[in-house]
Amino acid sequence: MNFEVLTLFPDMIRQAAGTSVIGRAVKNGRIAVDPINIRDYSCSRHMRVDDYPYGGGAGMVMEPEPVFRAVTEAKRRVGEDTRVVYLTPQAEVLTQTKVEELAGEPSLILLCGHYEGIDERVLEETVTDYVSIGDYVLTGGELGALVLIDAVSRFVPGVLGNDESADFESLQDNLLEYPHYTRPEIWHGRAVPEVLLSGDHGKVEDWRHGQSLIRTKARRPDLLRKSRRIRTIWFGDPETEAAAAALTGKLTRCGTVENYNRKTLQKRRNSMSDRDLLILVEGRSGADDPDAAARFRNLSGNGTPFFLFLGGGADDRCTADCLQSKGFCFQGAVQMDLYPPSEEAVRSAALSIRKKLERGEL
Ligand code: 4G3
Repeated sequence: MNFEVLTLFPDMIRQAAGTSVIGRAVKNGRIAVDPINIRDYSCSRHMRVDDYPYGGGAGMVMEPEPVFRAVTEAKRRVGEDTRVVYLTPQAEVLTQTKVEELAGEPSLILLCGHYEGIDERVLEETVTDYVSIGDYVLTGGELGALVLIDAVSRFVPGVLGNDESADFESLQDNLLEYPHYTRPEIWHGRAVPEVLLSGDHGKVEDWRHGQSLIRTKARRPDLLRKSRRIRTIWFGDPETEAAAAALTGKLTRCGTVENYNRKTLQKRRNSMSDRDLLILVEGRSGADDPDAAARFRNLSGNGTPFFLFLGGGADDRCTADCLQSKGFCFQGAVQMDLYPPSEEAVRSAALSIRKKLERGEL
């Protein structure tokens, strides 16, 4: 992946991008970080790139033409269609979901402003994404661009080693990470929680999930309001199950995936709350499911939102209507190529659900 960074301080970008994990990724050729000095595109003899603001007031404003020329040069290098991201405090705050979305691009152009910002007209003409790294003001956009490069690069194949993989992140399901421990078993009189020494993997997972909840409640209650328990049910063939599991894995660490082919499950009471999110994956054999009413007879919701994922041209009307009548709230149907599901299809399906969760739309 290529990052073209438009900046007045190229050394700052070069220095940081040569260090640590990002430095290694640049040396391996997994990513390229290419600073472009906006001053090189100045229109004046004195290489000026800023001027006084119309309407008066403190500070300087970056002129539009040098920025425009620098963007044009960046596009010439990496492609006319490349997204242009402007780092500014006047924007939506960067989240892990947005990071993953940007990681799907082959290249990004990052625009760093200074002074009081950049002339609005060149922004209107060139910027596709306005991004802030947090609600505070910096002396320039460079540190923001570096934060973005770091977070996005973690999703580029080969940037992280196997041990550090970005496969599933805390925050992806709006929960904070549980606490971690290493040797010694007792340190300064403090013991490692006993469950971690038990060797019981199931118990450890349950404990970690509980700790994540406690910690999120204490430190980031705002995240908890956006978090839902994800419950996936599927019917169809083994490929359908694979797609259901892959999709669930991209959304949460602790969701359930249940097989609704089997009568046993259809007999069990299964009621969901408005804090749950139901995902239904319907494979080829589920096309025009006339048995929806029977299949879901013991399934009930309480304003529970649900998404449908349909393979092989399955028809969603029966299923959606049936679930609506049982207290579920239809959020959308996606036709998916489930045979086999491409990693890209699963990724983009998961991202669209996470975006809705994040915006509080569910
Ligand atoms: C544009 C980004 C750029 C307008 C940049 C200031 C904070 C962030 C700048 C402006 C920045 C951020 C440069 N400060 N929170 N400073 O991402 O008013």
